[in-house]
Amino acid sequence: MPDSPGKDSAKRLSDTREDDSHGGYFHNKRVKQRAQDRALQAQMPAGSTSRVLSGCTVYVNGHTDPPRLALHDLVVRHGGVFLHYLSSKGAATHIVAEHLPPRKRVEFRNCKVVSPRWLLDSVQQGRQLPWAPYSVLGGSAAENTLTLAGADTIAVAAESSTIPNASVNTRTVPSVNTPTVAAERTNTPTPNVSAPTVAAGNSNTPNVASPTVPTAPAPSTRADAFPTAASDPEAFLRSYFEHSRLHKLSEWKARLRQEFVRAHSAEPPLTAPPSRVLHIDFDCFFATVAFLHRDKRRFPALDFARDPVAVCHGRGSSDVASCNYAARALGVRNGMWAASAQRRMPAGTTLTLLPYDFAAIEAASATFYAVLRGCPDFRWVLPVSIDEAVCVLRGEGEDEIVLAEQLRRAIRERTGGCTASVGIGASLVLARLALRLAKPDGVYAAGGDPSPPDSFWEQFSVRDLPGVGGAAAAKLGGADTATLGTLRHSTTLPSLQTQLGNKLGGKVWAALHGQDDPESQRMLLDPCAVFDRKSVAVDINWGIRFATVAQVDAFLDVCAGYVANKLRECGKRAGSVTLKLHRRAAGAPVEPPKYLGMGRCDAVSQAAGLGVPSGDVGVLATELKALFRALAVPVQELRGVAVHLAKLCGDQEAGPRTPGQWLGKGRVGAGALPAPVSTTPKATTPKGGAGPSANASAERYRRLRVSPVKDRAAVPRPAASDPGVAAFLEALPSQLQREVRRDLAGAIGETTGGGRGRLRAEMQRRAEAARAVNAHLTGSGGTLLAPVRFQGEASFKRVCRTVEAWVAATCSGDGPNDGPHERDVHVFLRYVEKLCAGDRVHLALRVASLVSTALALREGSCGDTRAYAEWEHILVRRVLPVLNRNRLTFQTERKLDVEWEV
Ligand code: DCP
Ligand code: CA
Ligand code: CA
Repeated sequence: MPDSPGKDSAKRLSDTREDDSHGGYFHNKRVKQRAQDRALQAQMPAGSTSRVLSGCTVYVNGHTDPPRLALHDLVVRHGGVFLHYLSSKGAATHIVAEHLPPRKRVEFRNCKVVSPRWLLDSVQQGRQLPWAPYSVLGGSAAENTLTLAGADTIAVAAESSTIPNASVNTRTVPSVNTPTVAAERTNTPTPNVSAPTVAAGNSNTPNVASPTVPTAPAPSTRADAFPTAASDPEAFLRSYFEHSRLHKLSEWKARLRQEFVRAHSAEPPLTAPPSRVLHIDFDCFFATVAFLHRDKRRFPALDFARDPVAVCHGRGSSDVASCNYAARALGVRNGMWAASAQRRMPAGTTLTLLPYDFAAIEAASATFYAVLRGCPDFRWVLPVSIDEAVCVLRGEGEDEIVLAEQLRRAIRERTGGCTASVGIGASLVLARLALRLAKPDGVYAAGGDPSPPDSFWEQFSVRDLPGVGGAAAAKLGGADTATLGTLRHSTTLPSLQTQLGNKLGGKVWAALHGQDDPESQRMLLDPCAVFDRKSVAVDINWGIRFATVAQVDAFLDVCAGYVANKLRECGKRAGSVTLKLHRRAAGAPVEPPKYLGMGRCDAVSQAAGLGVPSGDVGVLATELKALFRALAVPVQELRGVAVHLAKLCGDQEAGPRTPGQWLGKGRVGAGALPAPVSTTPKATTPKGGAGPSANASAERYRRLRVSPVKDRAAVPRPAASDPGVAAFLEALPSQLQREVRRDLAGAIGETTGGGRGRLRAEMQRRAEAARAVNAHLTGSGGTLLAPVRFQGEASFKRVCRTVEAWVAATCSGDGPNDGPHERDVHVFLRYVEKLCAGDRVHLALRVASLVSTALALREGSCGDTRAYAEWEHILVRRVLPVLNRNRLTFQTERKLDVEWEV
């Protein structure tokens, strides 16, 4: 069977068994195949490619007509992903087959199994055709079942009324109208730890209404129906982003702000705050859009002004993104769990749950911003979010209320019925408070000089102020229930700062007097500085379930690819990367009530400086994997993964990035190397016997293995504390810094007597730590990676000694026999390749760089320049390509360049 992990794969697997685990092997294979497919597509003539199959992940089962290779070409050519093997049923969106044997029909009964014609016809017609008519299983068997693709799963979960509802199974979606056991369980939702703070610790504050409640794809009734983070990280992440409203909200906001910076970066900041600002915000935005674009056959008589309506993904265990004012009158709030919202309905009243319509939401937002940007009275339209903006007037004198009404009318008409409200004030905080009074569908201008009268303040509590949440309000003791009118008179700046801390206390004090805190003021004065992107992040708080370290690594690769892409989009590079992991809290259930949700978790995080800012996916992936190991969270306990890139700087500011740039003049790079000196091996080695030179070399090699030559003391090394070295270290990625520091420490330890003991103790400590991490991750005390042997030797340190001695022996200057023997080179290259294949590219790099250093040290004394040049040829033409092939799995150009400086 050519297409399943059958004979062929098994054979290949046996080749690499000593190097890697199954998962790692298949992962590496998949990454390589995808990269090859991408390269293949890039080479295809532009006119012959398309995106018709984008989003399709195709697996071909059995013999097909056209054959598998032709289908592979077709899928890649038209933007799809081709799976060479099926790691799990969820990995493919479509299985292509001519027919299926009975066993497979059962196995794939819930999958989209289509005939090859579906691919051909779709490509021919330039769009993805409905798959059902091409179903190999016959329409009825497959039509009503959940499908593998995330999008379809969600559609079904959100709309199906056939999903059973009386089960205690937490994976079961409860129905809307019948409170069920499962729905009851969601009454006490699992707390979610999504605190933006970088802190470890047990969070047990239920955070139901927080906007950080996971809003991942809807629950499905089938565990294996969704591409999981472990089975297909790319498809999982794509699907997650497609359906995560929080992700979309943050992306939209970032995009709007980026657009602002691009449009206004040439303008100078204001010298004084504007005298009036308008704060404009859509009323119950998602709910209004969902209502306007609802399926009118399903909801023919829905009255938005009277009937409660909420937008959410599924049913009970998903949260309400937005609800209309009729629902709010009954106690429903944005962010509340749907089951909880439903329970607030009085007898006889139904809460209508509508699905998201992201495309319509984006369209309405675009219209909203177009109306505002088209208004000549505004100097700036400052984007606050997808549904909200602060408009800075050019001057005084316009009739604000007339202007606001004109804008509201234009927005309502051009969006087909979305209402927006406007708050007007002399500061951001006053405009924001006024907006609350304007809602829904109104305008309110906060007047008064210098600040509005008490009657205005009496309408708010401290929770209405920006930045004041439940925790801060609780610190105010009884004052949290008082009106702002009372607080204005009963508090002082010192008393607020004592209770809330200096920063928030100062902010609340300023707000009580109608003024903005310095940070908000900065947004009005110099918005470009505030909006310029400071960080790039991805936060996955749903669907995180792994079984092996290799799966986590694969997932981190995909995350690194995502954030690197974001960096590229905004023309930035990052100076630091933080990995934040959510780990199932002790005593928390393995599966929380929310299907594949995080449940109660502890958050741990660690940051690493990159030295030279980078946007390179290889650098980021390597740092992330190193951070993951440093955090040592057992893979089975992982529930959330977040990556945060900070210290962003412009692509131009970040220093050199290509090898040539980095190497500069006088350094040896691939381009500057001499042409190959000898293309023929030193001596041809006939099968079964070696020539005289080979014998000499082999003999020398054998000798060296028992008597390694090493004379480090003769080569003085700098100390890490030297100013020049410190500056050099600072410019390196953190992982490199660690390595170089360790090397330098080693050199010092060897030359100073007192340091030796310390060094030994430090090495012992490191070895113990490494063992602990291994045991922690594998749960067995075993090592994560099988050893790679070189001449039967597994200890990397000893291998290094052998290699060093080998290099020395081949450069002894004793005539034409000098230089490495081809067979030894072959053994060495094989070792380097095995290291790379076994996820130890860093060791491959180290051993290769060792050769380079050994040569550099001998350059002066080495009489026979031919041996030296031969070595150079081997390093650059044969070893470097192997390392380069593995760029994606390790620090790339920069690392290679640094270490390759001969
Ligand atoms: N949103 C969300 N989850 C939340 C809060 C908001 O998905 N917990 C989304 C849906 C909202 C949109 O953001 O429609 C805008 O948020 P708002 O806070 O402006 O809320 P609404 O527009 O829904 O209501 P309001 O009339 O109070 O502005
Ligand atoms: Ca709104
Ligand atoms: Ca809003």
